[in-house]
Amino acid sequence: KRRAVIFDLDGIIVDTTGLQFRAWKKVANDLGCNFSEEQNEQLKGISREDCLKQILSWGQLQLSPHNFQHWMQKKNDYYLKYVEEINASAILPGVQELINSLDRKNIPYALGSASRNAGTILRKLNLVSKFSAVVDGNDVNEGKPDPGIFLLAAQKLNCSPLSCVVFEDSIAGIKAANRAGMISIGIGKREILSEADYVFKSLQEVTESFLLTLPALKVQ
Ligand code: G16
Ligand code: MG
Repeated sequence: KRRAVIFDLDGIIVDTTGLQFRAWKKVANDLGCNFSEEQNEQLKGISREDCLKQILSWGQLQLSPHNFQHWMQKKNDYYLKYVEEINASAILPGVQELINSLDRKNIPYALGSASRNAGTILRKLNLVSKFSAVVDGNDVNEGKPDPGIFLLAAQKLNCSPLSCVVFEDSIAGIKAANRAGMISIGIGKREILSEADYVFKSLQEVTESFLLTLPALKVQ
């Protein structure tokens, strides 16, 4: 039976959530509004467009379509400036160990990210060749919590969604994995990721023996 793991990018593979937050904070400040770190949990995993819509609704602001595009671009300019500095040292703790054990067990893994910058970031981390498939925000019309990103990753892996396990740090991403019929593993706080099938504080806590007991990854 084909089985596979799907990793989210921002907040799972690489420490970029703080950079996403900073870039949106700058846009919000430029627009004369603001949002909290708590509200930022809602922005994790959702598309760039949906982030801006959410920030505008928090600030009770409206933009013309032209200005909307302008601020989307501005956010990405800020973000790419921060991302320029990134290298393999931004890979989160536990990632390397986990992919090494998947390699040893011959379990393929894919990237399922909402980010349209996923390719750029993976290249900076020298991780592109590790993934059997990469699906990102350029491949789909709908972002998370829509299950499309993960379903397309399963399809590319030639694997049934029921035999896929997803690692996610965001509320939207956990919902997307659940809607795809996959096992969802949240990395972060249990209170925030309460809809996940399992929650761990960090990928470092996810052991090979735990993974292999999951029905989705069991060899039958
Ligand atoms: C990431 C972040 C989101 C971000 C989205 C789009 O998704 O978690 O906060 O809004 O990508 O990013 P970009 O503006 O770079 O296209 P993921 O799924 O990798 O966590
Ligand atoms: Mg994420």
